[in-house]
Amino acid sequence: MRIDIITVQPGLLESPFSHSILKRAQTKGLLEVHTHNLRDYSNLKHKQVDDYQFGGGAGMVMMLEPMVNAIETLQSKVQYDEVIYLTPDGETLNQKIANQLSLKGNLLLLCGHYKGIDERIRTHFVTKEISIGDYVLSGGELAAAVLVDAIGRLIPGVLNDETSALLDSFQDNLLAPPVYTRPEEFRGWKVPDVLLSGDHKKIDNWRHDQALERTKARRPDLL
Ligand code: 6GU
Repeated sequence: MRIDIITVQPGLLESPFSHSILKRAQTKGLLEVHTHNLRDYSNLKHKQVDDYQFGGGAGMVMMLEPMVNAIETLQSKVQYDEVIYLTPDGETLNQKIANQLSLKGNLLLLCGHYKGIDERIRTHFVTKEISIGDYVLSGGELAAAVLVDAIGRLIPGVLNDETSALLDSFQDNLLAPPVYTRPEEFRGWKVPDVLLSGDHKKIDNWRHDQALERTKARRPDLL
């Protein structure tokens, strides 16, 4: 999968993809992430990318031309399955959306700033609008990083033990069960006996019960 990200803050996106699973995904050649500085696509003085909004009101709006220039330049080289605008008024990201996007070939992400992007970009280029939750961030970059992480780890072959993504919270609309590692006992706090029993059928049943109980208690809306 190839993911291109258009941003006015490329520095914000340098570190998130250089660690752990996303780093491995790139090393393995399963994921490519390219960031593009919107200012490089501005033909205006001082590489301007934002302007006052028509109709008045506080806050700047990201201009049409630099964004269209950037999108069309990239589209001339890459065929994108989706052009995704990260915005608080988009569809709220969940595991189902992440699963669907992890099966795509090429994605183009647009990060907004200020009051947002000129509506005509959304009308004519954007195919999907995603929010990462009901709160406002100062820009789309951190949301883009969250989205790339959620998608990247699901790309087939990225995780070492492929079943581990299948047992994540949300994959079956249940939260994940509790997990334990060594030592078996610490300050008198014991690991549940069933996990040490070696009886895999019993362990699976216990995990499923725990997942169900946890979901009922914490996220009944998922059931
Ligand atoms: Cl995608 N962008 C911004 N600016 N704020 C957000 C968001 C996105 N998702 C939740 N809050």
